[in-house]
Amino acid sequence: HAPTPITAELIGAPTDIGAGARGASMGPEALRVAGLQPALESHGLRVLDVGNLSGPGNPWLPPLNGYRHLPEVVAWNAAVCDAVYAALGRGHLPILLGGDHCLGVGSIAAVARHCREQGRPLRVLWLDAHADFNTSALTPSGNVHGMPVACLCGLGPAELVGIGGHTPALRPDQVRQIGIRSVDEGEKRLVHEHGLEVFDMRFIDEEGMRRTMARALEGMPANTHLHVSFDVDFLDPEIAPGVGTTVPGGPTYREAQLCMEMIADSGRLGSLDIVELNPALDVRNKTAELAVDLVESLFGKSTLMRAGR
Ligand code: Z70
Ligand code: MN
Ligand code: MN
Ligand code: MN
Repeated sequence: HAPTPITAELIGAPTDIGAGARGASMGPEALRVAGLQPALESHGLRVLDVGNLSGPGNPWLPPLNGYRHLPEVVAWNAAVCDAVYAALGRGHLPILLGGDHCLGVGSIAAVARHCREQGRPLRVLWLDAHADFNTSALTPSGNVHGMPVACLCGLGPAELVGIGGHTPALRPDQVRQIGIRSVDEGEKRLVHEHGLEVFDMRFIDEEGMRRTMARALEGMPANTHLHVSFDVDFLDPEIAPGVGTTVPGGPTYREAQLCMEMIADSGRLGSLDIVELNPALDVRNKTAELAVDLVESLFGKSTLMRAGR
């Protein structure tokens, strides 16, 4: 008989509380307008859009003790963590519609908790131009969207690091970063100290996306839960201008498609964040449409083509 279809749960988190530019708060609606739900349904998924979470507004204040808007960041992440954890408990595949990347803390803390309780290994793929491994002492900006990976690994303020109930939520060896090309000086040292596995743009240029993804996806036992945290600024700004921090030299359309297809082929995808889309900086919603196109590949858009090979 036919296998039970996957139910994806769309969870909107309309905030730019951790970002350096306003506008990522409009990300969830832009993804809906770009047709995310019907696109997923066309690949056989059931989709439940649970609407948007709510949280504090953005007071747009300067950093305090190395963090901008820390209480508000904590409030949003607590809401995200609860929603993602509840979705996983229902057996659904949560898709967080950000919002800026500070929300990766709540989302991944929830996934880590779920995996701990189920005794399942967890791997996190961090698709991003940035390493997001800053601390309050190292950050040039105070923007918490530059810190979520550090927070998940236990480096950060107790209120954020403790979300999800287990500190640290992640070990660095559970993370693979892909597409990295903008890392601050102190942040670089910290990334090395903690032994994060980084497939930066130089690696992708030298080895190609195929070998990069083969490496990033290797060594996952069959019951591994794979979480993909997709920062849209991962993509080259020529194809994806609608983000707060464009960094030249990112993956092309074809490289990004292959990246998503190889994740789909792993058969392990268990949860997803789509973050840092900034409709205020986009051109006729094309970055949102591209994100939807890539997410389709992540859920097996091309599997029929491959079945005949
Ligand atoms: C810089 C910082 C950043 C975006 C993360 C940039 C951080 N490393 N920017 N995601 N879009 O301020 O920490
Ligand atoms: Mn699960
Ligand atoms: Mn990021
Ligand atoms: Mn980024």
